[in-house]
Amino acid sequence: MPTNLPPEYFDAEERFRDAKSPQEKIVCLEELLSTVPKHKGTDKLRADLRRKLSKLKAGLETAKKTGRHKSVYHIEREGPVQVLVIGAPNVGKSALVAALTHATPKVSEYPFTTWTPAPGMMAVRDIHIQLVDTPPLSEEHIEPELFNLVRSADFLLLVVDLQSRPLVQIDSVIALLDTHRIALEGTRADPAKSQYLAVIPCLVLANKCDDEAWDEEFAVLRELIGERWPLLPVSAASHRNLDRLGEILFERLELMRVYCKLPHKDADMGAPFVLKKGGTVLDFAGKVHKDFVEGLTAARVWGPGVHDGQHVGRDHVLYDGDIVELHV
Ligand SMILES: Nc1nc2c(ncn2[C@@H]2O[C@H](COP(=O)(O)OP(=O)(O)O)[C@@H](O)[C@H]2O)c(=O)[nH]1
Ligand SMILES: [Mg+2]
Repeated sequence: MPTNLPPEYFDAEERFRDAKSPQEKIVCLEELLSTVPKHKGTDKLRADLRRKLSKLKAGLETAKKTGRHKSVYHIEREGPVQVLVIGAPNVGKSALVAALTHATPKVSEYPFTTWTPAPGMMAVRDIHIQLVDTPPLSEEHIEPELFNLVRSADFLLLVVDLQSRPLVQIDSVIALLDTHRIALEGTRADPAKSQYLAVIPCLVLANKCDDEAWDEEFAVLRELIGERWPLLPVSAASHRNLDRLGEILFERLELMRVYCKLPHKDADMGAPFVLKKGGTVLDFAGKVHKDFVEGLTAARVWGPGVHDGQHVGRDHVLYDGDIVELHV
């Protein structure tokens, strides 16, 4: 063992030893490798770590190929983002996914009805966003693979039952995520725990806020949470605020829709391409077809930020609702 390893190495090594799933081990090992200074004395150590890493990666690849271990916790992505609906048992995660998408997850008054994650597509404006219903995050029963899914999500909807001590539910979910080194964006991370594998943007949904009778309860929760996380009262039962939820998601995910137009034809306003805010003409071209990226000679844009049909360069930044004509 080389003598002059930095303290970060030993922290990272401990985390690697604690890692549970192969995916988590890979992330931790890459982190560990990055802490080893590069010089003659560490050649052997680095080679050992790299060997371990490629073995782990190869194992994961074979598992994927043979399909033998094809996990139900791997949900194929569809659309621009994957949004996970998480929370304690019985808070209404499945009821919300059923109300927001065409999926039909089982909803029941008993906890642990949902055993495996299940996706659905939620219509927001004229695009679709993937929502994934998940088994409960609970001390009583944790499937470690669920954390792989959480870690790779673009956004988390943390559902709580407003009618049953919501703050306790939030705290217990956060504590569970914390043990797997996942943090919600907005959580004031304590410096000693600044080593998260993932920090994911979130919105807390106070579900079962069925009507005005529950508004006072919600006001109390808002008061308790303060500015820690964004919060929205909703109801899967009465569909309260579900439209607003779509709008908030669209904004928080920082998406924009761009419509494609062919020269001398009307734009196709039925099927927008979805880009991240700040995307350029070139990013858009890549979404439409890879041939456009190399061969792009000119582009014209119709939209609020330009004169109709204005000629723009490939680095021109687009806005939600823009119509773009690409020339090759
Ligand atoms: N009053 C009320 N009950 C709800 C609401 N959403 C779900 N429930 C009930 O809460 C229970 C648990 O719902 P479910 O969706 O299975 O919870 P999950 O375990 O989080 O997926 C069921 O009895 C639902 O009918 C809601 O908005 N209002
Ligand atoms: Mg459920």
